[in-house]
Amino acid sequence: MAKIWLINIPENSKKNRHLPNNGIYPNLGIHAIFSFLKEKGIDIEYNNVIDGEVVLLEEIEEKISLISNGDIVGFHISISNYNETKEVSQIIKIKSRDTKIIYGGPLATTKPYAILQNNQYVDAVIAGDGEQIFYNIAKIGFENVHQDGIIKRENHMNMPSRLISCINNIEYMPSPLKHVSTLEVYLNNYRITSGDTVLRPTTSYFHKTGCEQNCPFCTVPYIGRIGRSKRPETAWEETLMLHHQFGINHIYEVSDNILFSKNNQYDWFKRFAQLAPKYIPNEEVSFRFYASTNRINKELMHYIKLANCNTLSVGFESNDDNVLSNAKSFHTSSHQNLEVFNLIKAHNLKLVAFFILGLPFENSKSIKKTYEFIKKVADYKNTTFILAALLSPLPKTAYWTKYVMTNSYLRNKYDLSDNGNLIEPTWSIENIAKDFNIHCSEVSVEYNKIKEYQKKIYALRPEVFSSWAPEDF
Ligand code: B12
Ligand code: SF4
Repeated sequence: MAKIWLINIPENSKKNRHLPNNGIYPNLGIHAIFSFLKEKGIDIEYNNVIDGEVVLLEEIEEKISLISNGDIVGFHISISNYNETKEVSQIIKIKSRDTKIIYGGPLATTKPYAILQNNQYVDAVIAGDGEQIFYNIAKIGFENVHQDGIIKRENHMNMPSRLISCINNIEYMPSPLKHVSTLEVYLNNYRITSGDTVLRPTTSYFHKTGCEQNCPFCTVPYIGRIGRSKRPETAWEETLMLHHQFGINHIYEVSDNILFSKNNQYDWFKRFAQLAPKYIPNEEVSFRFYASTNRINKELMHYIKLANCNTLSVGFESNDDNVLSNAKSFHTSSHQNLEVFNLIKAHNLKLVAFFILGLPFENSKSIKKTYEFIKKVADYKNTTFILAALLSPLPKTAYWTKYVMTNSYLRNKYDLSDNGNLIEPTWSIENIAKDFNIHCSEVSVEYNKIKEYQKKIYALRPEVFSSWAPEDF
């Protein structure tokens, strides 16, 4: 009988050190789909979910040898594992031609046609939320599913009326980990990497998807532009499920901009925080939330503490006002950065800080300002992680449209849309970053100079960066 597989191929660990088989957080994309299929009574075993977070690329060959002709294989693809996934798809297709190969995930959502055109081993691409469509395929068969959000090879010139599938009400979607019996392998990795003697089992989770903001470097607004969230009560019930089922007592909440609500208030989050004493009277579960700098103020800090959040992930991006005013869809500034940082320190929160070097309007002065600010951040003892990434515009972001598509060299190299050239994708983050830096006249710091700063930044607190430091450091 045809079996269903859900696979997240690990990226080649030689290229990027941060993803060997030591993942702590399950890939939520394939888990969300697995959980939905189980909930709806589809016959799929957890053994058929292969998560590259905990499997090495070298081990994949053995696993995929179990795939038989006629099986349905769903791959999660992002910009970082596309090329590796293509290689594995080829192996499967050569071995068993009638296996249906379907891609979903962030890159599938932003480049479905390009993928079909450039990758003969994929039968269909699902753009957007994959649960319902993948369920329909499992239930009534690949051939019988024709709906918004799925673009099939054989009829990919016929546009679905809406390209992206978007589930408006996520309230009734099962928790992605609901049908998983153990997280042991992830928790073990946490034990090893954290080196903590006091174990705080941790996992990732989400209660909101999409974002109301529209930052030009971010792909999140492309799908589910308006954030969709579960009720705060449901979020707490699912949190407690993780606590009871797996002993989880720390959650990395990956929801986009969770502290934000449409009306510029933070109603959802306020309600969530107010419910905390009811659901976790003894503060059994702590959280890490994403927060944008324009939201954080004294009042919000009160709710952040009430919700038992002990870590904030903050996208500072730059510490130059001009760069910031172009890179964010909301007003923020170097002054705001400092206020936020001081509030975090005053509340003794752990800090995960994100920066992007080489944004439009970056120059030698602006990068220096950012570096000086990062020095302060690195000096704070509760800073647990700093990422100083290089800007690499992602497909479907405003920067992609503005800078990649308007430059003939970049467009020819990276535009793989129906009318674009059929060139093999060169979607390595590093390649795009380098090309962007050379070809964008609005950045006046050279690639090598930015790399030098990146090195200096990593040298500030090597223990905080070790697992993410690029190979050549
Ligand atoms: C958490 C997170 C991380 C965590 C991952 C932890 C983990 N093990 O999962 C960490 C911090 C490690 C991380 C790292 C990186 N990340 Co990240 N990350 C996210 C974040 C915030 C949430 C992802 C998530 O779990 N979402 C919840 C799940 C349920 O959503 P989902 O995966 O999209 O799944 C849905 C659909 O896509 C679809 N789907 C997904 N898989 C499949 C499979 C099939 C078969 C089907 C049919 C459908 C389907 O259905 C799902 C349910 O509706 C997103 C932003 C976002 N909102 O998506 C960025 C995001 C995914 N990351 C991104 C990037 C660029 C990176 C990095 C490359 C950053 C860097 N420069 O190093 C690295 C790469 C890591 C790696 N090797 O993959 C980009 C990807 C862009 C792209 N086009 O590929 C995103 C979208 C953010 C952005 N900048 O726009 N990331
Ligand atoms: S960077 Fe954050 S705030 Fe900006 S659009 Fe993306 S998810 Fe929203």
